[in-house]
Amino acid sequence: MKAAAADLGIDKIGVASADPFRELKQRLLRHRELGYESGFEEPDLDKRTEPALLFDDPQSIIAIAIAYPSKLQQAPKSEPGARRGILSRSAWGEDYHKVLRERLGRLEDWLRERVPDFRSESMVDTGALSDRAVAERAGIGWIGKNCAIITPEWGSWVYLGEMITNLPLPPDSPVTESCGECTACIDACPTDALVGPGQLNAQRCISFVTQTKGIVSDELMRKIGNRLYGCDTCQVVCPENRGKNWTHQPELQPDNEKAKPLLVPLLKMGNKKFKELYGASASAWRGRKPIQRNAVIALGNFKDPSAVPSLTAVLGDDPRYELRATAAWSLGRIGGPEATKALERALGGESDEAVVEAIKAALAAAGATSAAVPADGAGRAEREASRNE
Ligand code: B12
Ligand code: SF4
Ligand code: SF4
Repeated sequence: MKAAAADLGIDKIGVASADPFRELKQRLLRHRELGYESGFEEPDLDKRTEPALLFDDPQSIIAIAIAYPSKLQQAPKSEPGARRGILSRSAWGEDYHKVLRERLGRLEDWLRERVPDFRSESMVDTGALSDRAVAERAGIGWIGKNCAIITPEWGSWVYLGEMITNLPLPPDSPVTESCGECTACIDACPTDALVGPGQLNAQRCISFVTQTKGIVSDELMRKIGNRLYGCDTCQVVCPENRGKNWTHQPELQPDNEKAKPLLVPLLKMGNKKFKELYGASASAWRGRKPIQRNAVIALGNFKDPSAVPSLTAVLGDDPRYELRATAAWSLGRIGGPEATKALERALGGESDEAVVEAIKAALAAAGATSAAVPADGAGRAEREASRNE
């Protein structure tokens, strides 16, 4: 099986025992008590940690990893008047759920041909098990201080999936490498979401925040920078990822214009256009609203006055109050007479309380920013953007 993996399109494969994940259960309980969950996790901690609750008489779990690219070739530049956002690498190319399920399917077929009574249950991301805990037990990689599974071969630029089986395969040993004294990811995290080594407060993680649908706090909007979906900062700075960029999985290769799109056209994108552009990407699962809201935030963070008319249109016309409130914030961040005029005009016609509040706060901020030097924040956002590339 291991020798065949590469031909099946699998970059790393390992075997874990199907014993309960007892230590993980305690860890997940504590995680919940501290309020660090994102809400995207499977809520039933027994199911998360006892493979026998998911599969009749499990004998082993086969874990797989697929490597993905970390660099755009000839990335388009984000320029004044033509500002761009960035999708995290996990949303480049085709949806990894689909790609890994297809690879697991190939592996199932391969095993079924050889073991007639073979049974299995495959999962990628949305299954009950912790993909990282399974991968760690199966010797795929170690758990970095940034929480990611880091493989000695591919770094952390890997997606994970697994298959519970009725095959009594010999388990692999966990890898012995570790982060050592390094703390680069903890130091670089923009929101201090990494509260300890391998411990994340997901509520503060920008990756999570970009996937929410509501109004974001001022502090976190500033930290989002130009990220439209996900966040890669704690992996980009990781020395284990240095020079690692994987271009051999055809489905996972990025399209520059989708990975780093112009922001203004995103604001007017209808559902049809969204499906056409992002329907096949892992970023589509929350719909178009979070990406459009984040595009509005990014334009505010760039402080580019040329975005004022487009943001004014969102503030005046968008039926979604979250978008209108966010547009108010961005206009306040850009500041200047034109933005102030747009905010004042909108205040008279707005009936939603949350938006009215946002406009008032934005007017106060616009007063403050028009006196300040706007290029300052734009410079910061630019630097963030180029680090994210
Ligand atoms: C919910 C979720 C999120 C949430 C919360 C993330 C989190 N760290 O908890 C949010 C939305 C923030 C998120 C973000 C991301 N995610 Co996510 N996410 C998940 C999901 C669905 C569940 C994770 C979970 O249960 N978290 C709760 C924590 C407590 O459990 P855990 O992370 O699974 O495992 C931890 C414990 O086992 C603990 N642990 C166990 N033993 C030990 C021992 C010691 C000593 C220590 C210290 C810790 C420790 O450390 C593990 C790592 O954090 C998984 C898929 C799945 N079904 O597992 C994908 C998954 C973890 N995500 C993935 C990815 C790619 C990402 C992003 C990189 C996407 C992006 N670019 O924006 C970021 C990375 C953020 C980060 N630094 O973790 C990949 C990770 C691949 C890899 N190489 O590790 C997964 C596995 C999806 C997949 N199938 O490929 N994600
Ligand atoms: S994904 Fe971003 S916000 Fe989340 S822990 Fe990593 S660096 Fe911090
Ligand atoms: S940046 Fe350093 S501490 Fe963080 S995961 Fe990478 S090696 Fe570990």
